[in-house]
Amino acid sequence: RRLILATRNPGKVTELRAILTAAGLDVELVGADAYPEIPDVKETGVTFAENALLKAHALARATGHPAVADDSGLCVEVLGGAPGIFSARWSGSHGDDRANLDLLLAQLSDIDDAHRAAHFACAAALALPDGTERVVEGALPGTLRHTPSGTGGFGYDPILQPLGETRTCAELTPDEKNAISHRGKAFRALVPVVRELLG
Ligand code: ITT
Ligand code: NA
Repeated sequence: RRLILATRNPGKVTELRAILTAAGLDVELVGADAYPEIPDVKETGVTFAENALLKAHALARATGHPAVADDSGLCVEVLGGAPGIFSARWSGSHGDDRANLDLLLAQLSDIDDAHRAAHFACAAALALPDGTERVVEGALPGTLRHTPSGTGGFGYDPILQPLGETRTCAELTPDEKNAISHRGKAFRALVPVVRELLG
């Protein structure tokens, strides 16, 4: 059986393959890049869950296979939850991780350590070609550094230090990050649902 990973973000694909493989799902994981002819869906939702469902449904409908999607982002307390669902295009240039991170750090330059709380959020959606859908969420709370540190992961990982950690997400090993991350929590919660619905 084939399960489509409805994302074109290479950082997510790497993590999802590791998380879903470690969970022992007996499926062939196929990235959206295997279907270049299928256009990206417009992320018109106002929540992570809505956008994750939009992406999962688009791939499930177009491929005829079950699909999982991830919508995720960084929510900064002092910014009222921004960038949130706009995390991938915060600088105006979609997927430019470095520009997005640099802009956010500049916006927070006057904020002291006591007020730099933030969390990563992830909605993990499953959609079947017949329209059946499920969505679950996960979060990773932490604080934001003033300067980036580390080369692992992707996106805002070099500035998010998880609660109880002395390292940033980009300084954790992939296994360490997946064990505590928003994405790891959401997709591990989705695994029993995938098992149930894919029979
Ligand atoms: P797809 O829609 O194709 O999945 P995308 O990159 O556009 O790819 P999102 O709209 O969900 O996906 O944007 C997620 C952004 O949030 C991503 O670009 C990162 O900047 C940030 N992000 C999400 N998870 C992250 C993580 O684990 N570590 C660091 N940054 C993360
Ligand atoms: Na999004």
